[in-house]
Amino acid sequence: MTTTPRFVRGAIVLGASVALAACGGGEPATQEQEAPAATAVSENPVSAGQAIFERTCFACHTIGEGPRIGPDLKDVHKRRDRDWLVRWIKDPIGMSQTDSIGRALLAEWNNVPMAPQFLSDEEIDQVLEYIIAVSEGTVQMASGDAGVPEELTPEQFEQAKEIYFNRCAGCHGTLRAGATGPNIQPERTRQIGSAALKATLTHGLPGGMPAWGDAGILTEDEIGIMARYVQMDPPPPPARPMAVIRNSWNLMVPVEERPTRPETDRNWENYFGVVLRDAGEVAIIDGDTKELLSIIETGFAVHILRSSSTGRYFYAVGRDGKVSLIDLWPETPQLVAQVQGCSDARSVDASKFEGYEDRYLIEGCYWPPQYVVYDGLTLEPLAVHDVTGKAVDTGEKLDEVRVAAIVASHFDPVWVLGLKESGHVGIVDYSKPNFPIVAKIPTERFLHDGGWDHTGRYFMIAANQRDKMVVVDVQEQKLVTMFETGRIPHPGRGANWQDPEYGWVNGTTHIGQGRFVVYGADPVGRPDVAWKVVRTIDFEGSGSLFVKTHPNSPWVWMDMPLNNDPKRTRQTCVYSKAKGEMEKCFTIGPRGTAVHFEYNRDGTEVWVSLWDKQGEIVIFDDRTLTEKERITGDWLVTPTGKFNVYNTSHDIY
Ligand code: DHE
Repeated sequence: MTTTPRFVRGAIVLGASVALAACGGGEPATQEQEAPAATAVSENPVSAGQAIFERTCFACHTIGEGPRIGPDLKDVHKRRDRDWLVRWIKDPIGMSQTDSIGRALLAEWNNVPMAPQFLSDEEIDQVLEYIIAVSEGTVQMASGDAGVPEELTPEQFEQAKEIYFNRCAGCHGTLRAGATGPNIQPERTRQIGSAALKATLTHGLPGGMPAWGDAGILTEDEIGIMARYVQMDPPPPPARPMAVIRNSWNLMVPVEERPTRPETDRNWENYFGVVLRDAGEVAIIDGDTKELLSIIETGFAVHILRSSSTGRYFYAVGRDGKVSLIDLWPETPQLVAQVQGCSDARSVDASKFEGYEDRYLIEGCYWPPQYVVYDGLTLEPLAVHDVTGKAVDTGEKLDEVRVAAIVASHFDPVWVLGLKESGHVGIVDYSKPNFPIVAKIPTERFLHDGGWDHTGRYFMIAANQRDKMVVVDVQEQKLVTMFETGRIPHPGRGANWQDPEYGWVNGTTHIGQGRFVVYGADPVGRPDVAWKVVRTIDFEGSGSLFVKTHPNSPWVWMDMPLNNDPKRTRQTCVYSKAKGEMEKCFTIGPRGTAVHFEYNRDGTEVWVSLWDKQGEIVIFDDRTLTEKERITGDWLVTPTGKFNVYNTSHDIY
């Protein structure tokens, strides 16, 4: 299996890891926002080159101060001729494969190539002039750490703590040991140094790290503070014991005051819940008429929705760990209860086994390392359990183990939890008193997102920093296999369909490379190809987060919101199930970022979000792949995930 190496801006980087561009980040930055023109800064080529160097190279290189996370560029003009340097800056990826020096550099730097910088000829000349000037001592390299305070005041420390939680913890971890993003504990950040940290925070890194400064999300002062903060020991994060969770519980509408049958004539099983991320709201939209029915306040950076087993209720979970229970049966869908079981969370799911419909709910925490079980109708907290443990590979005891994806079995009274840092798949049995973890299946570390196969027996989850998909037999509660797919698989919940040659299959795209991989998922009908990659489609779609299909659809849809090329972030691609190849890619809109798909109940329409302050939902006719309608409005602020009631409650994807 070939894997495309990881990119880092302006550098060949050792062991750099990818952080999602949108990690905790609100509205995603476009590359146009990220890359202010540098040539206008000055007519002097050396000064212009300095501006470009600080913007694109500084996070990874010094000139004469030793290797950073890329090589020291002092005297690089003496080591390589100019023509070679120009070609290298223009096409580092291509040259890492075709040029003998490029290949040697790639091998020397851990197979991690420099990222393309998209500089003009003039800009390349300017940056080379600057490197030569500093190498020859005619100009001093700016230290770049101006604005990073020596020490933080208590106010600055509090400010940094909050920014870290909002923007950084999702990828780097509360204790900063890394997972989706790299380790940024003080031992490593002090080595990187203030200047490089500041540059990284300002300009981001391709492959994931957002350009917080260039995107206007963090000010220069805030960036200085953060560059210092991440070099300090992380403050001990708060615990969230049962008493605190209970205290947060707010039952707004008791069960006996709720309707006993739907009060609406609408086709409520075709409602869509749409996450309005930065507004901290969920919009309920009638999937038949496309009318906005209700906007529910759910709290900070709401992340996903899941449906109760009957579909009557939506459960929303925010990054702040707040869970909201939304009743869809009143004429106007209504918030009926809220609770906060975690101080940082990404996932919930309902009890779906027969006899337990709408009865329980589980919330998985990013922090503290625990899961919480609630009454599914009231959100009364019932149990809280620690999930810390040892890493499956090193046996090291971990203080931070985050609950990532959760699925609910339709065939057993269990929830299945991806325990990210330790690499276990946990099985929680909700038929047992106090809802214990009854099995911890060792798999691979950095488990992130996943879903069911077409039978609902096998759970497939990406071990994203290990480039693998993991398959667990939930009925037998054992690991089936793990296999490599490409650089940072990110399937969302994945997609199940029948391939003309290989029977039932499932698939994933990747964050770290433009690759759609199809693997056999039919151990009964096609054991010869079960859990093996059967098709690999390389396409210009790195930075992909979600794939989606429907049993009635001839296609599998995929996005690429984290692509390095800003134009591509607005594209989606469609794969033909019948042909086993990509059908076409097309642009969803003139601004924002195309992200996440959901089908209507009968699988004839696909809804795509244009993630923007002035967001839109673009609806496609799934047969013809033509645009049918756009939902717009002032209220549509940063739409991200969309969840159809019927499809979500029945796990149709
Ligand atoms: Fe998500 C699913 C975690 C960033 C939108 N996201 C998930 C799941 C996890 C997760 C563990 C699986 C839940 C499940 O199935 O039980 N997401 C994280 C992060 O840790 C991460 C990388 C960084 C962070 O700080 O949160 C992150 N996620 C994002 C985004 O930036 C997205 C695009 C917009 C947002 O909310 O900020 C985003 N994630 C989603 C969506 C799903 C999701 C829409 C559900 C997909 C589905 O179809 O089920």
